[in-house]
This record gives sequence, C-alpha cells and structure tokens, in this order.
Amino acid sequence: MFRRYLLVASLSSILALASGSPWAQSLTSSQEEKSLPYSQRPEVQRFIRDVARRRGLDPTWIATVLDQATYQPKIERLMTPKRSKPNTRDSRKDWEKYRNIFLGADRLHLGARFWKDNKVYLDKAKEIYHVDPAVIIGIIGVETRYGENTGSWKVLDSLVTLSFDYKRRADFFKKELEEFLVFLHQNQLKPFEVEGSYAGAVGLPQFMPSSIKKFGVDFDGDGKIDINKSPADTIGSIANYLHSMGWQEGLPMVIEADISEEQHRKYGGGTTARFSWSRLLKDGLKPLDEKNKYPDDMQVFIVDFPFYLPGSLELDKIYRVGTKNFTAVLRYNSSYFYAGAVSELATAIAELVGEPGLIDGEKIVPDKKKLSARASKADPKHRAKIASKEVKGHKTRDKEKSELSKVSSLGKTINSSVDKYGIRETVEPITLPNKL
Ligand SMILES: [Ca+2]
Repeated sequence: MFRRYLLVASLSSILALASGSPWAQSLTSSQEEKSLPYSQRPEVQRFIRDVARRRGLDPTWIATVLDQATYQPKIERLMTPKRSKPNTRDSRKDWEKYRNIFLGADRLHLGARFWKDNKVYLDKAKEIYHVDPAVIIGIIGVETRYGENTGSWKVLDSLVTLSFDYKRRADFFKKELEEFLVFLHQNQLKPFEVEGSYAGAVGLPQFMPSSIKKFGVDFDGDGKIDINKSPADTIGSIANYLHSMGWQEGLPMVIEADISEEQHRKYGGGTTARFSWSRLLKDGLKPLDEKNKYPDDMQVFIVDFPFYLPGSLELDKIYRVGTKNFTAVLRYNSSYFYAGAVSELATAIAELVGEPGLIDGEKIVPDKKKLSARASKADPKHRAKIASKEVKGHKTRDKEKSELSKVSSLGKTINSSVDKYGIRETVEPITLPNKL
C-alpha cells in the first residue's frame, strides 16, 4: 500500500510542479500523509488530542493503538456502493433472492435451538424490556446466523481505515473509533482482540461500538458486557435497543393485506409508521386475516418489496402494512428487506417452537414436518403473483433449486453474501448509523 501511495504522491508532485495549481498541491499533501504511520498524520494527531481530552485517555496509549492498525483497501471497496449495470438484475432490488438467503432450513433449526437454549434470557428480556422473543431470534439469525458469522475483520483496522482513509462517512466512523478506544480501555482488551464486520460491527448482534456503550447490557450478571460470546448479554442488549426504539410487546411487525399501488403511493415511503390504522381501513384496505382487531389510532405505513419476474428484468412489488415494530427494527438497520427478513425468519422459527410470530395474516411455516420443503419456498403471495404472470411455469422449480443451492453454498461466508445483497444498503446508500 505504501508503494501505491508513494507512486501517486510522486505523480501528483510532478503535476503540482508542472501546474502549480492549488488542487494539485492539496492532493499531494493528502497522499503523502497517507504514507505515514497513522499517529504521524496531522489529522490523526488532532483526533488523538481531542479524544484524549474528551475521554480522559492517555494520548500515547491512543497513538500506540492506532499505529497497530493496517489500512485495508478492500474495506474501502466494500463500503463503496456499487452502481447497478444496465440490462442486468440488481440483486439489491430482489426481495425473493434476499429472503431466501435467510429462510433456509438449517438457519431455522439453529434459531429454534438458540431459542430453546436461551429461553430463560428471552423470557427475562420480555419481562424487563417488553420485547417479544421472536424478534430477538430474528435479528440474531439475520445478523450472524446465531453467532456463526460475526465477521473476521479486526475492528481496529476497519474503524481506522474508515475514519482516516475513506472520506465518505469519516465523521460517523471517527465517533465509532472513539467509542471503540474507550471500550478497549475500559475492558482492558488488546487492540486486535475484537473482531467484527468490515464496517466495525461487533459480536452476535453486530452492534457498532457506540451501540455497545448506549445499549449494552450485562444480562448474565458476570460483571461484564460480552456480546462476542454471551447469548444472554446479546439478548439483553438487543431487547434494550428495541425497547428504546419503541417496540410494543405483542404487536406484529407486519400485517398482510390487499394493498393497491395507489394506497402504497399515499401511505408508503420513509421508515416511520405515521398513518392511523382507521384511515387505511376507511381507504378500503382489507387485512388478510380480519379477526385480529387493532386500535383505530395504531400507527402504520405501507412498505414495498420489489422482486424480478421470472426470466425478465421487469420488477413487480409486494406491499405490506408495517407497524411501529417494523419501524423499531428499521432503527436497527434501515432496509425494508432487512426488517422483512427479520419478520419472516422470526415468524418461521416461532412456529417451530410453538410461540407467537410477528406477521399477522400469513403462516410462514404451516407444518413442522414439511419444514425443509417449505423453507425453500418463496413467499406464497409472491409465488401466486408470479404464477399468474409466468408463461413458462416449469422454470420456477429449477430456479428455486438453484437459489437454494446458492444459499447453502453461502455457508460460512454469509457476511460477504449479506453485503452483496445489500443488507445495509437497500433503502438508503448506507444504513449503518441506525445502530446509534
Ligand atoms: Ca455478561
């Protein structure tokens, strides 16, 4: 990496000499800075001074820690949103492909086991934070497959690279790096002891360092907050987070209904449930299951899930009613696909363990014995839509098979698949700050 920078620096020095332009001059100094150890770069020195003063840390210790970080060019690449190519499918817009990643039979079984093993803490979270166990199960399953894929990047490398070498959201990552330094210091951890995602998210719940500080809970009472290894602390911390974001116990995340494009236009968009339930009913919205009654003033909004019609570049959409619990999960990650996957995974596992799910109007897993077959199937409503439009019906099964094999082959590299399918980049270009 140093060689690349030196090359760029010398090239721009020539440019600067040749043109004498201020632009060339500033590029030169920035590139020369990059070739220095972090603690010798003026911008990093300012950061060290500020953090030392604000947080009462020894500046020499901070400098020593930062100098152990290695710039990771791959992280810059991963963080840069990809442009969709013309005339190809954009997987970030493909709800079917996305949801199938998370609804494989193996993940459902892992989730059911995790639920049973940690029932005491899930019940405790419900009692203390009034957060339903299913959503906690859904989030841990989507984030890390119950701890199997917590990420193998050194969090220090990620946060330092994103704070000082990747300028797009440097201010956000500098704050996270500051919290991370405090976290290392308080817990007397070695700088490389903490691993996580390329964006610096840590542990089973993939909390950013500032979320650990704000919402981390020692739920097993051993005196420390450990979201890397402790399912109990993870459960307590997620429950605390969702409680803070307005989770309401017993309310589904999603209500299935017949929804028109016109209704979506009127009541869709954004991340906040903000229209009264009675207003949607008056506007002709028909819930699929009419036996569940909700208060007239319950706040809802309409969320959309685009998918590609088979063999085509044409997108269709499924619409659903999102409640304030859908919004609470969007505060964790502001992608509709993310929250949609959490609601479906949670509901499928809830049915496996005989507990209430989070979707009103549709059974995700109607028969435990048919779990494997059912888990590989796409959204039933979505399927019905495809069936009515599909000319070559026999292609569907082949497509399902190939999608399923892709999902199982993803295996332990799910984090990169998650990135590929835009888990954090579906609704907005980058959706990390929701983990406040
Ligand atoms: Ca603990």
